[in-house]
Amino acid sequence: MTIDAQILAALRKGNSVSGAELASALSISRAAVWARIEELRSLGYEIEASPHEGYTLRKVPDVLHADDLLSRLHHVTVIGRDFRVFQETTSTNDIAEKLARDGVREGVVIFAESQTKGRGRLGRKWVSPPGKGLWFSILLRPAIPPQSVTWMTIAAATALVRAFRTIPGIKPDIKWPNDILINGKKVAGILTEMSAELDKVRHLILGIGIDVNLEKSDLPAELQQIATSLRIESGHKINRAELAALLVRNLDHDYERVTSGRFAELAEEWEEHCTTVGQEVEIIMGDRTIQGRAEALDADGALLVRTEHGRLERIIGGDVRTRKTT
Ligand code: BT5
Repeated sequence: MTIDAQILAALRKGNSVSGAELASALSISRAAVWARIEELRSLGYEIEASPHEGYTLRKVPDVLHADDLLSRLHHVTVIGRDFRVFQETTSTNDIAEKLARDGVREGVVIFAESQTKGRGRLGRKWVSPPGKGLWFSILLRPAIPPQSVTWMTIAAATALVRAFRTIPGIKPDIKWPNDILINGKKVAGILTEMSAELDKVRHLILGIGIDVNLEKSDLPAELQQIATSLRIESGHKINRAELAALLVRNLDHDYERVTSGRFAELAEEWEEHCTTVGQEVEIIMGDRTIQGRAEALDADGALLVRTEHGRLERIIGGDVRTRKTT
C-alpha cells in the first residue's frame, strides 16, 4: 500500500490518530506525515488537526482516488492490487488493453471519471458522464480455455448483483448475458473483451459500467425510458468510492471462485438472480434469431435454449428479448 493509502486506512480505522503514531507506523518523519496530510487536503479530504487528538478524517470528497480505493481494501488476492484513475479517457478498456500489451500483471483496475468513447458490445455506445458513475476495467490473465470466457461475465454479473443488494430498496436482476436491471431498466452493463490463442487466453478485459448517481437528465432522451441509476431507484445518493471498494472485493472473490474450479457454485448464485432462465426468449445473434425456452447455463457458462423443435442450443452471445406467451 502507498503511504497515502496507509494514512487514509489509519484515519478511517480510529476516531483520530496522532502524527507521532502515523510517523512510527509508516517509518517516516512527522514532517513527512504533515506534508502527506496537506496533499490529501488539497485533493478535498477534510482532515482536522488538533494538538491533543491528532488527525481526524471529517469528510471524504466524491472523487475516485487510487490511494483512497486501496485504503478501503484489505486482503484482496488479485483484483484490486493496483488502481489507476483517470479524469477522462476514451474508454477504460483501451487503457487496460495498453497495460496488457505493456505486460502489467493481472488485477489492475482502471477507473475514469468520464469516457469520451465508452463502448458496449458490437460497437454500441456507452454513455459515461463525469463524476456520477463507475466506469472501469479490469485486466485479467486467467488460465482458462477461451471457450469458457463467458465465466467471467457471469462472475462479474454475480459480483455486481451482490453489491447492489446491500443498498436498501434495490432489487437487481440479471438479464443474460451482460445486463443488470432494476425494475426492468438497465443500471449496469458488462463488456468482456479478450485476446486469445486457440487454446489459451492471453489476456481478458472486463469492462463494467454502472449508473450510480445519474439523474434522469444525465441520460440522453433515447435512454431515459430504458436506463436508470442506483440513485434514481434507491432515492438517495450513493457513496461511489465505498461501492467501488465493495465491488472490487466481490469481483476478487468471484474471480477466485472461477479460477479455482468452483464455477458451478457461482452459476447457482447467478441463476437465482437471472430473469432470463425459465423464460420464453428470442435471441438475436447477427442475422440469426433463435426462439425457445432458456433452460440453464452449461458448464462453460453458455445459455441452453430449448427451441420450438425440441433441440437444445448453446448460446454464447447475442441480444435477448423475453417473449410473451399466451
Ligand atoms: C454493455 O453493452 O452493456 C456493456 C457496457 C460496458 C461499459 C463499460 S464502462 C467501462 C468500460 N469501458 C468501456 O468503454 N466500456 C466498458 P451492450 O449490451 O451492447 O449495451 C449497450 C446499450 O446500452 C446501448 O446501445 C444503449 O442502449 C444502452 N446504454 C448506453 N449507455 C448506457 C448507460 N449509461 N446506462 C444504461 N444503458 C446504457
